Amino acid sequence: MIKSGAQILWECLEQQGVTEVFGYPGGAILPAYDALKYSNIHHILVRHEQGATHMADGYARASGRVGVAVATSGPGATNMVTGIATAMLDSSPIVCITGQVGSKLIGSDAFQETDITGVTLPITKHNYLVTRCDEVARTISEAFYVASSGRPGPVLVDITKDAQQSTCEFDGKPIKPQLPGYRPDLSPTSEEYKQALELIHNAKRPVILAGHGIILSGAMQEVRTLAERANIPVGLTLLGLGAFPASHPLSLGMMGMHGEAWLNTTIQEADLLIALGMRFDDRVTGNLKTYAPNAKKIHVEIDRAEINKNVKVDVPLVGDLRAVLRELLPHLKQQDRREWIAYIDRMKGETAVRDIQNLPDSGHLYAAHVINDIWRETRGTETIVVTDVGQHQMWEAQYYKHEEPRTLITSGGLGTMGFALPAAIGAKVARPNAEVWVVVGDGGFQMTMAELATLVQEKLKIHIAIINNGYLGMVRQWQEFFYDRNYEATPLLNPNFVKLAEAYGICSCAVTQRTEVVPAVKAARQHNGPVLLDFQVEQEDSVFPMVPAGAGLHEMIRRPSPIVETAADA
Ligand SMILES: Cc1cc2nc3c(=O)[nH]c(=O)nc-3n(C[C@H](O)[C@H](O)[C@H](O)COP(=O)(O)OP(=O)(O)OC[C@H]3O[C@@H](n4cnc5c(N)ncnc54)[C@H](O)[C@@H]3O)c2cc1C
Ligand SMILES: Cc1ncc(C[n+]2csc(CCOP(=O)(O)OP(=O)(O)O)c2C)c(N)n1
Ligand SMILES: [Mg+2]
Repeated sequence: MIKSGAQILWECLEQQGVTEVFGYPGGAILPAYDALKYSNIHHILVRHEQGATHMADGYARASGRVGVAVATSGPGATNMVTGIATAMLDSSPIVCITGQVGSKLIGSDAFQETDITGVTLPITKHNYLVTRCDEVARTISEAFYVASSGRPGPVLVDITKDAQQSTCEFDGKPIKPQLPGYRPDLSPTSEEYKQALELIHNAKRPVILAGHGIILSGAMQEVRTLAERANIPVGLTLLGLGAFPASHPLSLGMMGMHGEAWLNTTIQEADLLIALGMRFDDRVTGNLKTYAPNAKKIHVEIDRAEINKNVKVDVPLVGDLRAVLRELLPHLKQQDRREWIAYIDRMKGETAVRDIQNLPDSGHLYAAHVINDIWRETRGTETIVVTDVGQHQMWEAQYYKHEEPRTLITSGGLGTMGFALPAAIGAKVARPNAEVWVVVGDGGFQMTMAELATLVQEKLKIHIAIINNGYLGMVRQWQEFFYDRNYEATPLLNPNFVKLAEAYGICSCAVTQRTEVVPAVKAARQHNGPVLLDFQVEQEDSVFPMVPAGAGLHEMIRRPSPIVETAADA
């Protein structure tokens, strides 16, 4: 049958299982929008193309499926850049489709022309410029394959206006991607397996470093079997949270800059690190020169480029984590590591100093209270928390206990403020039955709050908790610790968030007292529609522990006179 490039585009997206796309129209993508009338795909109109990319990303992280964002050429495409980079750094599979000026105009500085494949070359896993109608089908098939296979990531497909408008023969048959140079299906050698097993069996003080790759690979059960059979405690990266249940006796919580003190000490004293689907980010290792000095290292990782990139490892196992563990586990011996685990438990006892939950109400409302109460109220239900970037993000990681994968969605690698609200919209679209909470700072919320209109237009029930401390809190904390409290450019003059929400028709209230938190959370959950809660919290609280940038993992700044200082100074 003869079809236009635009029609082929939507048909191919449907073949990939796409049911929703997030986008914003404009001249160069208009033929594609016109052809939407032939498609069953639901188009969600965003308010800014950055929002569309975060929505596609949130959709992907919540569901494991590829998220799709659409934009026009020029400013539409460049508005996507931050969202694409965010997905790239966190290995999130999204496909971005952009319109491009007519193929004959390329290079002429035509109206709304940007070389978006050039711009996004370093921040996409792969990108394409499509100038002919008969290239659309093959390209879409490859784009989805590349985005979702191996180490997932963003792929951009830039389609010229004439490629969308012109017609060609299209038989509607799915096309198998043929990429001979792309080999995502690697596996370790039997010698490497043997060496890894030897290291595990001989280790006295091993620790598993559980990362995002566990969730991407769907290896939760295999990791649990490894930990339980060999009795190895498990520390998690920020993006790994949920890959191993927080309530499991072997779980040690989050590692790194704002991780648990006992876990950072455990890593420094370990004789073996078993890194699973994590990439030794600098937030995780601190100073590489002093990182886990006595430990041998096993690194299970799908991307060969990550091996020995930051940390030199003794045994790399390159391949899909689930497949690798399935090979390894039948040969793994049951081991008893009671002494090592008891030692770590004792450290936990001594260093669990940041818990301010059980203190008497001093009249102060802390972000930790709010987040912990949201956790208490929603535990045991299918709840996804989507955070923004800053102090509230770290408190979420510390005070919300994630038991299941894909229940925390957060921008880790790029640390993109403005991520939370749009990513939550994507998550809710992907998993409409899940309860979705946005935990967002007063700063980051203002970066993408225009998407409130999108969530109202789509009638999505999302709960928004603004952790309103009147500051760009995480930067203020750095100024407090390292710049003599010179609070330059960090105090915020905020709008009245309650009135703002009401302007969008969103139910809203402010919360200033600890006793009001639980009733507000309960009321929000019962309300039949979106709710925005403005939690006005302690302004100058800091996240502890903190490993200063460049310091060793053991050189943590701890909360001074911990409990007394935070809660009894009323
Ligand atoms: C303000 C702020 C503070 C932060 N503080 C901390 C902190 O204290 N602690 C912390 O942990 N993080 C922190 N982060 C996050 C940090 O920057 C990194 O994003 C995070 O540590 C990365 O976690 P990861 O390596 O598990 O995930 P990713 O960066 O997503 O890496 C996943 C790895 O798994 C691999 N992989 C993917 N699929 C597979 C598969 N199928 N099989 C095998 N491997 C696979 C990938 O190739 C990749 O190497 C902070 C971020 C911000 C913004
Ligand atoms: C787009 C972007 N710009 C700047 C930063 C640097 N930055 C990191 S955290 C932060 C402060 C966040 O403030 P807020 O959203 O109020 O959250 P809080 O730390 O107060 O919880 C800033 C400015 C960033 N991460 N992203
Ligand atoms: Mg703030």
